[in-house]
Amino acid sequence: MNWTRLRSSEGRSDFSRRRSWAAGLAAGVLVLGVAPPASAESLVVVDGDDSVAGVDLMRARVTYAPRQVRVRTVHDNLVRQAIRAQQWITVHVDTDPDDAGPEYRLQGALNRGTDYQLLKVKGWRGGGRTLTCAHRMRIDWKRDVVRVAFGRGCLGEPESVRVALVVGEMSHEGETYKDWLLGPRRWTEELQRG
Ligand SMILES: [Ca+2]
Ligand SMILES: [Ca+2]
Ligand SMILES: [Ca+2]
Repeated sequence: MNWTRLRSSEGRSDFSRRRSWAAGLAAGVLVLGVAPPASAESLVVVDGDDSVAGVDLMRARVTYAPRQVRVRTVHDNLVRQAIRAQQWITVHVDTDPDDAGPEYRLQGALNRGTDYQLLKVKGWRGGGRTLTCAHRMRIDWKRDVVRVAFGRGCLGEPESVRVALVVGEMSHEGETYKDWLLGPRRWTEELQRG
């Protein structure tokens, strides 16, 4: 997985300026339990316990806020140490429903010291062009939560988006697991811009 070593430094610095937003969101989740701003369209999908792997996707929330698309996933048990298990997530983003496949793909490793990358892609497979526009991924190992955010401009300012999520794990014995939200290559409902 050589992509785990790639960095998207420009995307990071863009988002570091938005830290106040991120802190506010985290606090809102903790205190209120949900309540995205009224201007954001949001959906929650419960995936449930369908794998013994720690990375097992339990639920996901996707939000299209006026300036960002956000994906928050909750897992069974994220591990910091890659030596225990290598874990990863891929977020496929569909911004052009006339073309069946994704237009963007964020792939990230979920262990400490690893990294993530956003690509402009044509379809489900193959490589793509690495993007450095505003996006970020944050991992909370204590709560087993991953938060991904894309600047709306980074996704070409689409009218609507939908996502397809898959997580994977390779145990230290070399066993591999995959867990798709809703099923292989299944999209969530479309979200209109909030
Ligand atoms: Ca699951
Ligand atoms: Ca598409
Ligand atoms: Ca599943």
